[in-house]
Amino acid sequence: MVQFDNQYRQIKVKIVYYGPALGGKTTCLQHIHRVTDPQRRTRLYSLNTASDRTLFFDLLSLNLGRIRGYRLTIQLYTVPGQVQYNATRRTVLAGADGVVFVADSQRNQHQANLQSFENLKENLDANGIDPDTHPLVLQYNKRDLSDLSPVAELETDLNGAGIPSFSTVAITGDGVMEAFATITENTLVSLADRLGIDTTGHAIERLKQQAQAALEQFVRAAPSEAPADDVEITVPEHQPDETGPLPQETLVSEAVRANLAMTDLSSRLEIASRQLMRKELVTRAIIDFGRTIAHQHDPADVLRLLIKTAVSQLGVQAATVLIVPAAGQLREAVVHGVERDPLLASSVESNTVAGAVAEAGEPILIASDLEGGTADSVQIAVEKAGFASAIAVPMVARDRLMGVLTVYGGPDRRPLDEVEFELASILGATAAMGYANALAFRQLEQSNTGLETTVDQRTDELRTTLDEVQRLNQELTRLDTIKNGLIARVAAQLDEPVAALTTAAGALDSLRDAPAEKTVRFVDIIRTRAETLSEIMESVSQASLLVTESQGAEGRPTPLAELLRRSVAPLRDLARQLEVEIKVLSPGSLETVRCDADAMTTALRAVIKNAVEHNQKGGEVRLEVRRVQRGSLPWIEFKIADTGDGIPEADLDRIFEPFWQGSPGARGESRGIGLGLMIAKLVVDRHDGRITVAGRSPGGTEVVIILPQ
Ligand SMILES: Nc1nc2c(ncn2[C@@H]2O[C@H](COP(=O)(O)OP(=O)(O)OP(=O)(O)O)[C@@H](O)[C@H]2O)c(=O)[nH]1
Ligand SMILES: [Mg+2]
Repeated sequence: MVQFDNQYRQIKVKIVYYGPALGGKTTCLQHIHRVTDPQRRTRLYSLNTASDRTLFFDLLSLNLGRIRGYRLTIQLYTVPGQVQYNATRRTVLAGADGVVFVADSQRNQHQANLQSFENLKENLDANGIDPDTHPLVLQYNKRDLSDLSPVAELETDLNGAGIPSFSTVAITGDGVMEAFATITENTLVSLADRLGIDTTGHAIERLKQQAQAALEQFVRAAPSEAPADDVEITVPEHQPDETGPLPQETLVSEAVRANLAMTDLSSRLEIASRQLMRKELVTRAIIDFGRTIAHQHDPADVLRLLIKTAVSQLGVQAATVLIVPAAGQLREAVVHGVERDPLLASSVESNTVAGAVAEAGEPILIASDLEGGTADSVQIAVEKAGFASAIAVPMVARDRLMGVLTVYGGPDRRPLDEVEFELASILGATAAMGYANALAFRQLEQSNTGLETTVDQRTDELRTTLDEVQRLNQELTRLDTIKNGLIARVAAQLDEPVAALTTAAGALDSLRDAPAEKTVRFVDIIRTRAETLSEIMESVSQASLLVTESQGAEGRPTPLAELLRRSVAPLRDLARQLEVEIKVLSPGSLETVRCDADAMTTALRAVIKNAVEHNQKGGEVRLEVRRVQRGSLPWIEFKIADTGDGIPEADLDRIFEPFWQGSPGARGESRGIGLGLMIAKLVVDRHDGRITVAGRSPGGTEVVIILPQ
């Protein structure tokens, strides 16, 4: 009778191997035990006599996966074949969900087979089981021996009802697993009703397929050498005589029942202790993981470590971590063993499957088990990607969804189970905390650096402001020096013309009645000194304007001829006086120059005047204008060359300083106040131009001004 064990969430299905003595029942169980995955079965418990004959039964429990959330365990029993142990057989047969009848094919066992088969029917009947509808499979065993009954004869003897039958050799395992698969399928199908599973033809077919798949999973490719972990319990030979009166038979039944219970308990203990051992490993893995995670400050490292631990601890083929960015959808952060996360690649309604899992907020276990009925979107996504089982864990820290960890088991792997589910859930939760902490740490670090940057910026700004203040201070000092120099120079320069004017005016006064020719000389003095005064005043006002104005010059197209005329014309008298010739050479093709006309006139005039004054009698000042190319840009060049004594090398650097006058001019005295070249430089600078001065060979000075066009 199928047993539901709610505490352990387990369904136990009982299949009994029945048949004549020495027919090979125990050998069949030994074969099944040998070829199944040790992770999915208990040891084989045998209660024998000293001569290896089954005294009570053999027991082997197999774990076939899950069905409706219950672990499906199949318990395989054998009965003792010896005639005298009928009470034991009946007790072991009680509650059987399926039976494999192992007949001995040897011709001399003909009668024993018939007797045992008859005995099976009686004992089923005695246990309230209908022999005609009860799942049953026949094995014609020992087909490797000689002197056998033909299969057809055995079929006639035993198989009137068309029961599935198999020719087997239990010692090699031939046909044993096929017979076992068939009884498992048929038993499950007969149980489907009681389990509340759909019993339509299609559903039954699917259930059979799933049972086959489950069996395939736990049957290993290569059988192990010897069933090293069998438990053999040998019972002393002096057995109770079962042929005695009824009370004795009852006693035997009780003894068998006690043995059954004990063995069952023992197999349960085995399962429990195995689970405990795994749990211990899991706990250790979790502690190690937690300890490592606590030291991670980089969120990406936390996720990488999570994947690494999940893959190695769970032995899965693939694993992914999806994360939730500050604003937005889940996205892949780390992917192992797959190109894309299957849950992110599939969608359900308007969401991704991963999104739906995250929203549900609970870890889920998808394992290909016997259930299979639910067309769950997660299961579909997992299977579509070629995996058989998966665990998806929403990673939540401080009530905030951080991401989703999913691990995927391939079809070759035993489906992920509850212990692994627990491990994955704890890994996910631990990593979520670690990830949240690392994120917080990074944020703190970033805001720290942000603060440092702001402080640096402010310091820089302050430094710039201080530099600016310092620069302005220097500029003020420079202007102050110029101003003081200017005042001193102007006062000195004014002395002579003012004195001359005063003298001339006094003389004129005393010559009030003198003839006009006599007064002419004084009027001339008054006029020239007044001109000098106005010249001084003009250069002072220009210099002060240029020194204090800081913006650049506004360049406008200026007719070149006019610019040159205005620059040179006022100097013609002076040149004539000093017997210096001014020559102007400009290409006819050059009509306009882009400049501030007034400022440039002043600059050119200052330079030419300088060249005239520092010339010699009969000398020449040559002004040449031409276009030049600097890089790809057009410039205009003014070259003013004189034939004076030239400027000493040491003075070349100083000539643009205010009040620099160099050696006295041709007249042996200075006419200006030494602002001309400084003004010229200021003007050229405002035009973003360049002014250079160089000595000429054999003598004289050459000033070159270039302006960008
Ligand atoms: N040649 C051959 N020997 C077999 C085969 N199956 C079982 N045997 C042998 O037959 C003997 C009895 O096998 P068991 O498996 O102990 O038989 P059993 O049905 O469990 O017997 P009881 O426990 O006494 O009911 C052993 O020596 C087996 O090695 C087979 O297919 N071929
Ligand atoms: Mg046996």
